[in-house]
Amino acid sequence: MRPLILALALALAVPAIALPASATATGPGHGSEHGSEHGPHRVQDLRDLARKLRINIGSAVDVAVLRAEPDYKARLNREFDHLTAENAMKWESVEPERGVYTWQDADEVVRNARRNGQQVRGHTLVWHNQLPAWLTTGVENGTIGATELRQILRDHITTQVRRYKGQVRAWDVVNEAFNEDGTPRQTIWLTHLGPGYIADAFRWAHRADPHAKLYLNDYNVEWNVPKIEATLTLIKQLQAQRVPIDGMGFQGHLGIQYDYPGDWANVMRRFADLGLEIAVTELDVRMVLPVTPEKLATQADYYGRALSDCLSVRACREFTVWGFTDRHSWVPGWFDGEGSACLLDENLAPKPAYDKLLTTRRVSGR
Ligand code: 9MR
Repeated sequence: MRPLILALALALAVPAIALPASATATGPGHGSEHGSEHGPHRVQDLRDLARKLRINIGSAVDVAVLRAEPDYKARLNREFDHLTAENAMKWESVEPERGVYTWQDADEVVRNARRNGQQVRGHTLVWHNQLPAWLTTGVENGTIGATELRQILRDHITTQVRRYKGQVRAWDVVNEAFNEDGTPRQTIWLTHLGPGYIADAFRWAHRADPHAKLYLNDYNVEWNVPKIEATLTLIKQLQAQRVPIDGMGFQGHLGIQYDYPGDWANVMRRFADLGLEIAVTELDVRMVLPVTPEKLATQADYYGRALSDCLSVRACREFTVWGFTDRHSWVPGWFDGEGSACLLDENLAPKPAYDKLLTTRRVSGR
C-alpha cells in the first residue's frame, strides 16, 4: 500500500473506535438547518441528551452479547456514556474457584468503556446473591469461620477495587442490605461478621481507590417507607462514624401494573440532603404481556417521570437502565408472563419510552 493510502486508511479506521458514535452522526441527513424538531437542535440520541442535561445516561451490559452481536455493541456505544456490568463483576464471575480470578469479562466492560469515552459503575462488591459456591459451601459447612470470612471479604474488595482503580467512577459497595420491612437482611455477612461489615466494606473500598464514589444500592427504596427509613438511619450512623460513603443508588425496577412511585423525587432529596450523590442504577419498566400501545404509552410516562425526578434533584447525576433492548432483559426469565421492559424492542427499534426520554428537559434548579 502506498504511504498516502495507508495514512488515509488509518485515519478512517482509528476515529471510528475512539469517538462516540453520536459525534459522527451529525451532518447531512441528521436534521436540517431550518430548526424545528428536525433541525440542528433536535436531540439525536441518549448520549446527546446526556450532554445537554449534564448527567450520565448508562446501561447494564451483557458481556457475552457485547462480543457476539455487533448491532448490540454499536447501539450501546452510540447511546450510552456510562456502563454497568450486568453480571461480569459479581463475585461468582471474578473468582469462581478460590484464588482463581477470571477478569476477562469484567476487563472487557472497562476496555469498551475506555475506547468509547464511557464511565463505569462497578457492580457489586458485597451482596448475598451470585456468590461463588466455594464461599457459600465453606461458610455453611463451617470450614470457613468468621475470622477467615472477614479476611476473605477484605481481600475480595481490595483486589477488585485496586484492579480497576481510576477506571471505575462509582462502586455499588453494598447491595440490597435490607428486607422490605426495614430489618437488616440476614446474609452470611450479617450473620457471621455482624452489622459492622458494612462500615468495613466501605473503608476497605476507599483504601483501595480513594477517588471512586462509594454507593449503597437497593431496590424498592423508591417508595417503600420502612426500607427508606432504615437506609437513611444506616447512612446517618455511617456518617457519624466517618465511614466514606458517597452515594445512594436507586435500582428502579418498576412495573406499569403498579402505580408510579410518585414520591420518588422527595425520597431522592432526603438522601441528597445527607450530602450524598444520587444515581438511578438499574431502571427498567416491565409490563404484563401482551404489549399494547396503551401499555407502551404508560411505560413511556414512567421512564419520562423517572428521568424528570432525577433531574429535579441536583445531586442526581447518573441515570442507568438495566439493559436497553428487549432482546436481552432479565425480566421474562424472572417474572412469568411479563416483559417488554426496555427502551428498545428486540430489533433495536426505539419504543415510545425512548422518544419520551429524548424530549425530557431540565427542570429549574440545575
Ligand atoms: O440482571 C441480572 C441477571 O442476569 C442475573 O441472573 C440476576 C441474578 O441475581 O441478577 C440480575 O441483576 C440484578 C442486579 O445484579 C441487582 N439488582 C437486581 C437485578 C435484577 O435481578
